[in-house]
Amino acid sequence: MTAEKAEACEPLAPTLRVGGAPLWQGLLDARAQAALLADVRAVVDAAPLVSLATPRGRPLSVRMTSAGDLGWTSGPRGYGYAARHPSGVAWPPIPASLGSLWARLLPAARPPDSCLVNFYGEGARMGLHQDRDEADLSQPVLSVSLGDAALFRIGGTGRGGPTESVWLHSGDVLALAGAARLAFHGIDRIRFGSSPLLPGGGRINLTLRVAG
Ligand code: MD3
Ligand code: FE
Repeated sequence: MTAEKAEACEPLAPTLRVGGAPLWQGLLDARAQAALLADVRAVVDAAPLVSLATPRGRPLSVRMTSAGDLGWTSGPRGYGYAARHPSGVAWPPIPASLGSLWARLLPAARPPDSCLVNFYGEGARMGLHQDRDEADLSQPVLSVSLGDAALFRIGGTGRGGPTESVWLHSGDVLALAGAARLAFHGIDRIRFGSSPLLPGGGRINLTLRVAG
């Protein structure tokens, strides 16, 4: 069998498991990271990053936008997935490279219809939460990290249980499926300026989801 054929049909072994979730550290090399960053910039040009509110109405320190049929929004009428950016424009398409990555790592899953773009500036964090607003919670989530390192924390399906932490670096990819899909998780802090990928510093996390 050729190397390409092997790559197409052999599952790629994760480098680590965190909270039961497979983590592929450094899966995207510097070239792939730069190419993906260009794709993200195109998404952000079409649908600018916005500051959204938490479910309890407090502002998030992370700024967000989305790509795909559905994106995450919040407004006076609550929060959730919607077909348009707060400005009224439709979300831009999910970058093709991310669709391919999903198909390669999660061949049994439905195709993603949403890609959330999270931007962490200096001091930004994300408190422990569950992601359960997607229509089909049996479908996985795929997370791609770009830029500065982040301290990721994941626990169990109940709040207050034991948690595990790992630093996520630029080019790392994490798949949340099975029990980990409903795990509490968050970002405690980022090491601002630790990566040369974003000239001004900061971190981007992309999460591919089946939202609808
Ligand atoms: C575990 N993002 O967008 S990525 C989120 O780095 C989110 O921006 C964090 O939590 C970030 O909701 C963490 C890892 C991640 C993403 C989605 C998950 C872990 C998850 C969904 C379910 C369980
Ligand atoms: Fe989350």
